[in-house]
Parts: sequence; structure tokens; C-alpha cells
Amino acid sequence: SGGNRVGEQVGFRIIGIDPGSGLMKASAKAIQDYGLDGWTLLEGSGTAMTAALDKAYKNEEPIIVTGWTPHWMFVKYKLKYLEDPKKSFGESEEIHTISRLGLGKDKPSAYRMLQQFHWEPSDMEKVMTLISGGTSPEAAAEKWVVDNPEIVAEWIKDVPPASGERLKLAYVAWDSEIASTNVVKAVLESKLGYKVDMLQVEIGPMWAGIANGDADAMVAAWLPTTSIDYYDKYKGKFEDLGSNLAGTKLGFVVPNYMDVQSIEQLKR
Ligand code: PBE
Repeated sequence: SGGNRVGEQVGFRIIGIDPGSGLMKASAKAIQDYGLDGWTLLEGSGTAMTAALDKAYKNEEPIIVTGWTPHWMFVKYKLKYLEDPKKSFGESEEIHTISRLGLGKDKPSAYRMLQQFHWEPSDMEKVMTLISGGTSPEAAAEKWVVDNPEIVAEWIKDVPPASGERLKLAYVAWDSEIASTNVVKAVLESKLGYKVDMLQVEIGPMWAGIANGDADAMVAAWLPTTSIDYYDKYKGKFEDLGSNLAGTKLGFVVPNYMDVQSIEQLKR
């Protein structure tokens, strides 16, 4: 079958990301749902995944990666999601902003701005694309903030400035969250006078850090599915400030030059 051929081409391997991520959990579910016996889902990181994709793409070699949207890789390369008729990867989601309990009382301006933070997938992709092209995350975020004054004005509407208070944002080094966290930091610093520390951690410690108050907030909760294990585990120990972006997607991703359309075709 076609699946055997594609499977042999890629050594029956799918390039994954960090093991605690919702994407890896969904990928394992897909392998189960579609009966992909004999396939291996490789653990790694978002950075290792994009490095493998870049290398394969340059040589027009076959590769299957776990991917998500928004992501710069869809801007830089011609890629397609494999169709997922069984919906193993769930439906389109929203990304929520999550704060520690008590932030509204302690740091009301930051809390208000975080509540009002909302942008579009295309905005996030612009920042991600700049960073993937070599611009530093800080400079890419600052450029986006300067280029989008109307959107930023909505986030800081009726928010009084703070005076040099510190704020700690936790994040995981996924390219999407590097972009969003840096943009929120840039606005809190340049528009509201906060001094923001970014705390890079794994996904489990990110949620634990919010729940135990070590971090003030994060903008990386993909719901209702991708982050649900952590959301349920720490329920009652954080505040959900609502959606900051709608229209995400997860799945198995291949270059357009590969002759495969659906996860179903990967079955041996
Ligand atoms: N991601 C990016 C994360 C959420 C943000 C899709 C890689 C995940 O948990 O899978």
C-alpha cells in the first residue's frame, strides 16, 4: 500500500516534540486510533523538529513531523497537514491566558492588560517569522508592537501604568509561545512600566509555577484539548483570563512534495 511506501521512506518514524506537550499526547492517540502498528513517535523538542524538517526540505527528502498552527514553518515551507478523519487531533482550539490567584489584587494593571490581550493567528505568525529569520525575540516583539498600535491600544485600554514593578511570565520554548510571551512582555514594559522576567520551563513546571505562585502568568494554555491534563490537575489554583487567540490546529505535517494525503494511508 501507499502507507508502506511512505513508511519505508521515513523509516516508520514521526518526528515529535517535547514529551509533556499536548501535541505528543494527541500524536500518540492518532497512532492508536489509526492502527499505525510499527510506527515510532520520536521525542525531542520544537527546535529539533524544525531543524529536522529544514534539513529534509532542503534535500527534498521525505519526512513526517508533528506540527501546529500558528507556526512560521507554514510561511517558510510548502507543507500540508495529513487529513485526520477520525479527529484524533481534536478541533480548532483557543489559546488562553492563565494567571496565579491574587494577581488582580497585587498587580491590577498587568492583570487587566492580560485580560485584554487578544490577537489573530496572522499576528503571531508575523512575530514567529521574524524570529525564524534571525531577528531576536525581543526585537521581533518590539517591531510588532510598533507596527500594530491599534491592536496594542485595545490591550492597554483603561489600564493605568505601573511604576517599575516586576512581573514573572512563565513559558515553554515553543516558537509560538516565545512569540506571544515576548509581545506581552514588550507591551507590559514599554506601555505600562513593568519590569518583566521571562521564566523558560517545561510544560509541567509552567503550570505548577502558576499554581504555586512562583510565576504571575502565562499565555500558553491551548484549550479545550491540548492543555487539558494540566488545566484539570491544577483547577482551582489558577485563574483563567480567557482566550488570547482563536484558530489553532495540530496534526501530522509533511512537505507538499510527498505523495500522501491522509493519516489513514500510513497504516502498514
Ligand atoms: N504546542 C504549542 C503545545 C501548546 C503550544 C502545540 C506545541 C502543546 O502542548 O502541544
